[in-house]
Amino acid sequence: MYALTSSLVSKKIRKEIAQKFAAIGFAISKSGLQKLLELSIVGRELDKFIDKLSKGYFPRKERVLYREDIEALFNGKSIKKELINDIEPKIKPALDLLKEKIHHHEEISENKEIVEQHSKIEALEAEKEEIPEADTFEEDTILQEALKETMAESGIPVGIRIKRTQGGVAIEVPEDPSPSVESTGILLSRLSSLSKLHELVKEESFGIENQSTGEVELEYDFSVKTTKKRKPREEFDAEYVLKHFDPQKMFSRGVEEDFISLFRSRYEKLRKYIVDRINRKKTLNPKLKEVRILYSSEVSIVNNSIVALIGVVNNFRELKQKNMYLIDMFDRDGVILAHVRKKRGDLILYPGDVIGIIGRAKRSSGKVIVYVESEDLVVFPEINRRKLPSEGVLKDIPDFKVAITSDIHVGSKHFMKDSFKKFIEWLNTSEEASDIKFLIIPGDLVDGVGVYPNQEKELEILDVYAQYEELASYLDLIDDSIEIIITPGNHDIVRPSLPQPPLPKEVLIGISRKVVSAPNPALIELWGNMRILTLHGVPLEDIIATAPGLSHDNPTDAMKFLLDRRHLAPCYGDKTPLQPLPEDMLVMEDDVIPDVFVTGHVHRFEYKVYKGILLINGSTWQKQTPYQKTHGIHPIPGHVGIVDVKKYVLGYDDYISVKNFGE
Ligand code: D5M
Ligand code: FE
Ligand code: ZN
Repeated sequence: MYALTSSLVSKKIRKEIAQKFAAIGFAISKSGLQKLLELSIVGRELDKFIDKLSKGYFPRKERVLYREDIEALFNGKSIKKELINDIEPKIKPALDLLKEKIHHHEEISENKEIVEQHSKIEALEAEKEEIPEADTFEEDTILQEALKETMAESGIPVGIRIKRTQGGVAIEVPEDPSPSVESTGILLSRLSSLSKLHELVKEESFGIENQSTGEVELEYDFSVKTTKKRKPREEFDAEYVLKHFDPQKMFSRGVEEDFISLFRSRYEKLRKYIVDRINRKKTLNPKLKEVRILYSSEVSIVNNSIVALIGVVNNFRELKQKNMYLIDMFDRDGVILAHVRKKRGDLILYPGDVIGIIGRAKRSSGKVIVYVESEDLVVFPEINRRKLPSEGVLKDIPDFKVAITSDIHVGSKHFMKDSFKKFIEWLNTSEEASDIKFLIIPGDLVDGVGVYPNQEKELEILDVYAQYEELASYLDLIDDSIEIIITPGNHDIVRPSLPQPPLPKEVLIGISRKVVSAPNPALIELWGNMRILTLHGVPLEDIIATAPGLSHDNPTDAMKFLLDRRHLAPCYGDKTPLQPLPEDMLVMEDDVIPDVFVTGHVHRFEYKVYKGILLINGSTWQKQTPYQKTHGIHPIPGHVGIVDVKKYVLGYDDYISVKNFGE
């Protein structure tokens, strides 16, 4: 269950509510909107509420509804004439004193402090009365329109002015912002996402100016906007489809039966590949020629001979003293206990893994016990080595490049703004980038809120919607001839359990250009031919933490691990939650095996070719965080991988290149 708070309600809905109030001549403040949602005044309740308000008497000149007004109207009380509570708490005692003094007709000019407070209060009251009309701005009409539009859209209050400064445009925020200006950062990001402002500002700087000191506190340099003059070498429409991971099928009630059917589906999908692997082993090893693949119920027929069984792992442990592994598994017909002699010492199994075992089997008190000679006789549903693209797998594909990065983490204090802007500038202007047709970003687009304890200390933007709006302001800078494909990660706003549905429209509404919002995982097929599989990659972290020989430094080894199990999240329960679904969509059947497999999350740029598949773990645009520092995790930020598809198809070695925009 989610609490309905304004930060979880989309800008569109907020705007719709504001429009309903505007229709009867009222403005609603952010705090007022928040209160409406807290009281669940939505839908028909909202219409009734508005009807009541339009028929009633409103005691103030300024028709702005604050939290207290909503509360009062809801409880059938009368609305206060003056909104004393809205004024900064530190001023309130002075206000009381002042009121008293005025009441007694005392000479207030004697007391300097009180005079000062008085003028402050006057200024505040004046701001509340001030409606953002055109005359608050300089003569520039586009700017006036842009600001009015933004203010109307986001309920940004009065008292804020925008002005031209030397070489730029500044937003003036009063020294004591009125209470509904919650964060100048939010305001700024809203304004900065306005395309009209972009056009206007062009090469000029854009910041917030502190009225009292005259200093510009936040510098947003949108100069990159003006360089959007890309000329693709060849103009053609990008052809792509998202396959296999159907968002419509990603929801379930999450009851026990859903979990049961999830593992049943995994077992059924993987069994055939294990049968293939066992048969392959039989052809390679004459000693295994006679081995039959059985269900556990059939073991008694061939008691004490060597057989192959396929099952789902329930429990796995290592018996160190005995130099062996113990597997507790089950198949369609019953329980199987396997003892595996430890030779190499690198076996790791997770509950839910579907495996085959080849060993001497016997039935003992209703259970099947199997003795397996070595780890080599534990069979995984490994993928086969694919033909290389140069061997004619890919056909009819135009000459283009795909750019791959990941983990932008907008909103984090560690987000590398300047590097990211450099990258965008390069995309838009460089000759090298002129053939890039796709930009793929598999998750952690923003840093999110509440992802881990005390995250707020690491955040520059505390509102998740404002983070997405800031993201929008960057993506909008990217030339329209590049298709941007994004998926969610564990820092994004969708549910964390896999598969994750695509980012909802309401967080992307601020993006003016086209963006393809895909689920996590996603399978992107280009020109009905080349397949790119993306996974944000939380399962990689769980594997790295548990599997012998794997580390954060080499995420592509963990990617191989997934391919060898034909599963995108074989290890669940720790950092990786799974959505119980009737079908296990995370199994990599042949139709999901890609030409390029892309992950993120680990923040380490690395690539490798494995069994004919190009594996790339994307980089990040977040500098090393204090957490990563204490855990010895060293990111490789600011990197972008560029796949030259033509070269890939033709079998050139240098089909992948890497650009570093890091600081
Ligand atoms: O994860 C980025 C990288 O940092 C990834 O390798 C996991 C690691 N990381 C970050 N925070 C944590 C916590 N709290 N526990 C364990 N590992 C962590 P990202 O998804 O970007 O936060
Ligand atoms: Fe990340
Ligand atoms: Zn992540």
